[in-house]
Amino acid sequence: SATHIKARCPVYPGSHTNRFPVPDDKVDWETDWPQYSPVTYTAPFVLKKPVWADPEIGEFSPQFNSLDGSVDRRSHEDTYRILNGKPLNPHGRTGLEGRGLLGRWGPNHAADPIVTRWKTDSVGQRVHHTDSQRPVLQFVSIKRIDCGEWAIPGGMVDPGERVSQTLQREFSEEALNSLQASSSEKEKIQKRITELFNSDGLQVFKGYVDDPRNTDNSWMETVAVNFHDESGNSVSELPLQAGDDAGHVTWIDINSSLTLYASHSHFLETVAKERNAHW
Ligand code: RP5
Ligand code: MG
Ligand code: MG
Repeated sequence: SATHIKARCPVYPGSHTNRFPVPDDKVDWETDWPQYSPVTYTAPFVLKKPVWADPEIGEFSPQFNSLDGSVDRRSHEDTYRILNGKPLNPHGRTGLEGRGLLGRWGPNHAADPIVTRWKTDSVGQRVHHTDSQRPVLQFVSIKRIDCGEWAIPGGMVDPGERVSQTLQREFSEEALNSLQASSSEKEKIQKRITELFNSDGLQVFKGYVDDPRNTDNSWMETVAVNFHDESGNSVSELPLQAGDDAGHVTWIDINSSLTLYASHSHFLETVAKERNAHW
């Protein structure tokens, strides 16, 4: 797989901590590098032990590479290595030890719902791109409050939660603002999207995410699933409203020039190609 880039961003997100610079040819743990001296950083609120975070290593006995009670510490990729009691990032060095903003040592599991429709003109005809002659897909995108980048409305899989639930829940929270809705409104929202989310989604990715929050010991992994509204009458009319960690939400045209959070544009490329859409 391609070397991680965002996981080596110079300044760690939400902090003034600089990562130890890791050049491309030193990312791989197999490359001997005695001078490597990563900075140690775990965000203060992670150390305060919120329910979603692990304690420090030494304060508990995590079962790495296995289902540890209801916490899934297995990677979607290969078995990861443990060094001095700490998991090692399977994609290599990041210049930072500890957990940074992430709660779990090892994999932090997320799910990314990619909701798409065909772009249409004012009379409902599909819009084809002038260069590729292919129809243009649109997806529901949110603007993340933490970094201001546009992204898929994904989120963390709660302990014991099924990924299919996470996909629908995170979409509801971030793109439909279900957290702020009354219970009757919430029911209406769920009714409108359950059919789409119960349809066979197209899994476009499962594995390591090149996320700027990743560290040498903690990293994001996701399952990205595409739910496509082919006829344009299931979710196209949804009243989008940003919620939770989203500041804005809108339908965005899918193409190769999009700059999105983490590895999200890579997931959209797969969606576009699988659906013979413009990229
Ligand atoms: C990314 O972080 C995943 O692809 C997912 O979109 C997101 C989950 O984290 P939060 O949105 O909960 O911060 O790596
Ligand atoms: Mg969320
Ligand atoms: Mg989120």
